[in-house]
Amino acid sequence: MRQQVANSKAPGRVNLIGEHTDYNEGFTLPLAIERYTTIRVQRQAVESSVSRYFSQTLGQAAYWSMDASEFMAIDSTAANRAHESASSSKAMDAAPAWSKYVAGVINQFTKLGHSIPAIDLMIETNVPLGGGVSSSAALEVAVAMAMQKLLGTSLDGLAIAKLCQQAEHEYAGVPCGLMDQLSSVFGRTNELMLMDCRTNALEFIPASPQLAFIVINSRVKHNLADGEYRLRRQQCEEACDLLDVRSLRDVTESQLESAQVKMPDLIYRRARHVVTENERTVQAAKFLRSGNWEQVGQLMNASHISMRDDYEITCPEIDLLVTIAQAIGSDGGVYGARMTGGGFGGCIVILGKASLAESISSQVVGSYLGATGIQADAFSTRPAAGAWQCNSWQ
Ligand code: GAF
Repeated sequence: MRQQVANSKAPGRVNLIGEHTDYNEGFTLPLAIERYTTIRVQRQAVESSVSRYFSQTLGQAAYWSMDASEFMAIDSTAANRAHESASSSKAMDAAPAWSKYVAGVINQFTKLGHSIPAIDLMIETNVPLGGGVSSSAALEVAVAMAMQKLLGTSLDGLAIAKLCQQAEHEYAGVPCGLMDQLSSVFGRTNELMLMDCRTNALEFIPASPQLAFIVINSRVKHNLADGEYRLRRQQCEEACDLLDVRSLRDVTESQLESAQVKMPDLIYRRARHVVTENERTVQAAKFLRSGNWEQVGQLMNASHISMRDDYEITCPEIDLLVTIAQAIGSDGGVYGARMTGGGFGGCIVILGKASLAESISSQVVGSYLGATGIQADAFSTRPAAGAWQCNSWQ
């Protein structure tokens, strides 16, 4: 029987180490988090050519004209009427940011040749939005999983992740790598994922129950679409041209040093971040496997310095949070801390002792509030399960 309703859940992720390495075919070490986006998608009962998307979390709606393949400009007095005509080519620009990810994912199914019915799609999430913990990938993957169920398709996890990445490239204008979508699809309870972003192979590494992954949101929002992310990608490509390699994955530290004379300083530093970050990530995975958490923490601290000084993707609030967290030290339960995600604000991740997680969070939040007046959000997570289709909305 034709599926009328489908529900799904997909997690955000936090990246322990390995930042801006995915689009350089390098290594990353993320975990899915215990924060999820939930989707309910339903075929409309009455024949229609307008799909309706609702974010319960934000209290916003968007209307998609299937005839015009664009969002409809709905004036507030007509907000409840779903059959407005698609009136403005500016509607796409005016549509809420989240709705573009929804439309982007659904459009990928159209491109695969599936006929899409008019739907009502509802979203609820507790993933911090725009905070560097992949709220966008959680949304994309949750939409894809629900649509897969509704349409009866059987794409495998990698195909789902790639479809979502493509949606983000085309509809949000962010030329992201695949880490976030892979994390949201393939996350496993109590395990981190060492990702080889050349082959997309995942190695699962158990996280000791003695560890907590503490996420602190600076409440300073980044916007990856603002050009800085794209710029970093271009700078990496420029480095590859100068080094005559396919990707920075193929470069060792000593090769990079020898080539320094022929590279502009900025490009050299960008490449140095990626090359050293790959090495740190592989080492961190090794130390995590052997239970050397202090060493993992030191690599995280070094990663932050590299993001701050070489890749230049941190900001003063984030640097402050990291300094506060690191100052607590291992006696206070902190092994290491760094910014996580695309950068320019968002969250830090602290690798800490599970038994001291609450005290760590409250110390960092308190000191940050005292210094900046900003009330940061904090939560502690264990590695969580990846996306799934579920029977009910809650
Ligand atoms: C964002 C991107 F979406 C990822 O692909 C990755 O590049 C990350 O920034 C930085 O590591 O989350």
